Parts: sequence; C-alpha cells; structure tokens
Amino acid sequence: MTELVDTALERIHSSANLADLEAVRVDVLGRKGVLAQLSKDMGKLTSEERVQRGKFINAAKQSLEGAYDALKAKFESEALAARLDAEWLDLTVPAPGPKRGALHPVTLIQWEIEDLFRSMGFSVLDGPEVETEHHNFDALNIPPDHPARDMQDTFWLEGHHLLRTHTSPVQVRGMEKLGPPLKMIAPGRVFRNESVDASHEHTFYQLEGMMIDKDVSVGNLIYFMKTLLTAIFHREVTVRLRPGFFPFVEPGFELDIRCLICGGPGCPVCKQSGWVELLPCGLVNPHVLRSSGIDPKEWNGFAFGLGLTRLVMMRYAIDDIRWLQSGDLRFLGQFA
Ligand code: FA5
Repeated sequence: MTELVDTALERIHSSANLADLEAVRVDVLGRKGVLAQLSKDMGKLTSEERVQRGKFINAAKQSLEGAYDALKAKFESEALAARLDAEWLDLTVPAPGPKRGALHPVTLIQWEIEDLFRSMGFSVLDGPEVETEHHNFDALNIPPDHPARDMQDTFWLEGHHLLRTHTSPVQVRGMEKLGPPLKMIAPGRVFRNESVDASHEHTFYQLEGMMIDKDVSVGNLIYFMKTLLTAIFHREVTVRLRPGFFPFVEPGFELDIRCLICGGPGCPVCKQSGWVELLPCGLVNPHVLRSSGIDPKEWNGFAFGLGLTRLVMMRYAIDDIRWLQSGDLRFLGQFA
C-alpha cells in the first residue's frame, strides 16, 4: 500500500505542467484513483484493520492532496509571472497621438488667393449653395427664356430654387449688400448636371471676383488676372484672351491657360486642344449694375469667374479632376 502511495506521489512530482498535473489528479485522486483502490476491500477487514486502514487512507489523502495543491500553486504562479512578463506595458511611454491630416489642395490654393486679394484690399464674401433663380440667373441678365441658361445644366429644386451653377450670384449679393465702390472675391462650391470626365465634375469650385469703382477698364482687369496667375504659378505661364459671351459682362473674355499637363500637344484634360478654359471675365454689363441698384452712369467694373478646381489641377499637374473628390488618402496625403 505504501508503495502504491509512493508511486502516486512520484507521478505527481514528475508532472511538467498544469495539464500533466490535471491528468495525474484524475488518475490518483479521482473516483478510480489510488485512494479509491485503498478503500475497495474495506468491507472484508476486521474493525481494527478498518481503523488502521482508515488512518492510512487519511494520511495518504493528505499527503497526495498536499503534494498536488503545492505543485498546482507553483505552476499557476509561474504561468502568471510569464503572462505578466509577456503583457508588460510601460504606462510612462508617451501616447503616439492622432495622425496629422492635410488640407485639401483646393483649400490650399483658395487660401493663397484669399490672402493675395485681401492684401489688395478685396473682401472675401460667402453665398448660399442653394440659390434663388433670381440671384443665379435673372439678376445676371439671364431671363427665363435666355439661351445662356442652357450653357449651365441646372439642378433645379422646388419653388424657383436651385443648386447654384456658378459663384456669380455672390456678385449680386455683394452689390446688394455693400454697394459701390466694391472689391470682392467669393470662392465656393458650384453644381452642374453634366457628365463627368477628366476635366468636368458635377460639383466643383469657382472663385468669383468683382471690382466696382469709377473708370474701371479692361487694363485693370488684365492687371488683376496677371497678378493672380503669377502669384499662383510662380513662373511664366502662357495665356490667351479671346472673346467670350456671358450676358452679365460686356465685353466678355475667355482667358485660357496653355495646358500644363501635356504642355501643349493635347491630352484628355485639355480635350486635345492644348488650352484649358480657366478664367472667364469681362466688364460688368450695365443691366446687372442697374438691377442691383447701382447707377451705371456713375459706376462701372469688372468681374471674373475663376475655375478654381481647374487651376488646382494646373498648379499640381493633376491629370484627372476626379482625383479631387475621390477621398483617396494616397492622393490627399501628398499635399500634407
Ligand atoms: C461661369 O460660370 C461664369 N459665371 C464666369 C464669369 C464670371 C464670367 C464673371 C464672366 C464674369 P463658365 O461656365 O465658363 O463661366 O465657368 C467658369 C469656369 O469654371 C470655366 O472656365 C472652368 O474653368 C470651370 N468649369 C466650368 N465647368 C466645369 C466643370 N464641369 N468642372 C470643372 N470646372 C468647370
């Protein structure tokens, strides 16, 4: 019997880990284990022998359970120590902090132009994206049946409202609110119901400019256009001025820039023409001044409507306008 218990003790001590020990516990202390075997023939013993056997079994039980408990506690504390070692965390290390974002390229260029025009005494105005038909068309000398309305495919809303198709309604709001003399720019998002390609978006940015004063000339207009382009490109760029028709200016011009994506031979951005329409402009039509309560006999002025998104494309040589609204962080991250 003593041998049986010694063998069981030896098995307990030779367990290498908690799993081994658990297997030994079932064999030794379980229902069919050593202790159960020792109790098996109790019924055949004399009462004196039963007392002896009982004492022996109790002592064996104590010794086996004691050995088991001690080894189990040892394995558990070793496992805990190993885990604490592996999962150790230095709470004094500074946190990495949030990843820094970057301004969108349209915002970068918009802010540069705002700074430039502010330095020349212009105010920066804002206008609503949901406009009235009056501000977007009528007050700009584009009555309901005028063919010029077809030049800008419009997202119409209820009650003679629309998503503004250009930033020119902010000219009207500027004239109505501030009156002459007036020097203002108005950057903003505009919307057109047209099909998207490398140089056309349905949602894009323009930047309106207007100056109303006495004796404003085409010379003044060209000066500001040149100043704007020199500040943005920091180098000589080739431009051309050609007649352009907009009912709210007379005379009207289209200022095109030599395509900076292909350098001239033609690409999808310039529609193979070598030129990109960038900066339509002209002298404000007297009808427009009059409908905003300004006397055209006393005041005149110029206005321009820069294609801000296209300017950004030229400045950073972006070969497809769709990148700008793609939300692709690989693209946006380059402007950080
Ligand atoms: C206008 O929107 C006039 N309001 C501009 C103006 C203002 C003329 C003041 C005279 C005086 P236009 O439709 O051409 O004009 O648009 C102006 C510029 O916006 C274009 O030269 C072009 O650079 C840009 N643009 C036009 N359509 C798109 C488009 N779908 N996607 C991206 N840019 C566009």
